[in-house]
Amino acid sequence: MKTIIITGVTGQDGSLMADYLLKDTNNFVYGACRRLSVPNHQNIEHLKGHERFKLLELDLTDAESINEAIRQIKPDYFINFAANSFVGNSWKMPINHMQTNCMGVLYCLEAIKNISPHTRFYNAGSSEQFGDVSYSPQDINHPFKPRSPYGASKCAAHHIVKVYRESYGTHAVQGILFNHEGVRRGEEFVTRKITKNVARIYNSKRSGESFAPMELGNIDSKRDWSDAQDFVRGVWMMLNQDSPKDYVLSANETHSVREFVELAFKAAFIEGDWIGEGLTERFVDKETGKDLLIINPAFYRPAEVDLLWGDSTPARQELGWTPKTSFSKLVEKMVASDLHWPYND
Ligand code: F7E
Repeated sequence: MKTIIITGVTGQDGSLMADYLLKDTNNFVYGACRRLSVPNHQNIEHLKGHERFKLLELDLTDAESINEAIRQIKPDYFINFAANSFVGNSWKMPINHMQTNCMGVLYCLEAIKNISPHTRFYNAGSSEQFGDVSYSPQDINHPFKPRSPYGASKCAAHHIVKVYRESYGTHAVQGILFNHEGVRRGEEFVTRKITKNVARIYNSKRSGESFAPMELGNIDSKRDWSDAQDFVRGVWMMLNQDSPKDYVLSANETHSVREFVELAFKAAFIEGDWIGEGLTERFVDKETGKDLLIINPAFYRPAEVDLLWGDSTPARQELGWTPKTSFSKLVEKMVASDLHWPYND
């Protein structure tokens, strides 16, 4: 039986990874999360009572809780998906981002080195590390030029993972994952914010009620979006290499927020036109002439990453990883889920 600790198990990636690993009867998963006074467990509700799943209380900012978990379990794998992951919030809480996303990683690495050196460690890296990009598409050799406290925290973590790998032989990798989404995505991220709003507007239109438009910030930024389910498979492949090496995971395509908006409304059979420009630009319902979307400068960031576009060729060639879900299918799947419509992949 392989023992695996997954931190951030209540989040999108952590819960998907738990689902994926529990399909193999040789895996026992310890799902680690922080104690909250009002628990946020909807993504793992279905795992409670599973004979090979156990919840573990652990906080990345508390080194002793990490030491204790590693001392008790001495896991074969430690997959760190816990993070402060909302880039937009990182300007408001930069210290917390650095403590969780960087110091937390260092606590994990120290605990593994001192207590359980056989443990394989994965840390969630991010395309935000590339930031103000120098060339496209971005591959594993692209320089780190972060534009946010979040991006800087992930770069710092990346370097410390490499240092432990090279200094102590720790089997540690930090995959650089481009944006990955799905029906469990948090509602503050732009994709889920869009699909939730599309569902709300669809339902209001259907019942003949008036509706407020959705409000977004920079709709011209471009991202390389994939399905998070495809990525947890890639992460597991990264962890099971004979010797540790970092990889990029991406769809190798880039799309604007604007394109995501158009496709999401289209998936709910709502057609719109873009009218105006800059802060007064709007997406207007062709049928009723009402605003479906307006721009709100409050959702702009102090510094933006304008374009992310990944190159995951090495992961595809060397690990044999291939993503299954296309961009358009991902949008359709998320809209269908928020509308409670059946959807077959
Ligand atoms: O923003 C623009 C925003 O918050 C995407 C995290 O998982 O991926 C994610 O980071 C784009 C940005 O994701 C709104 O300015 C416009 O250009 O969905 P997001 P992100 O910042 O790319 C990376 C790889 C991670 O590692 C992160 O943890 O959309 N945008 N209007 C907006 N974004 C939000 N959230 N809300 C808006 O209203």
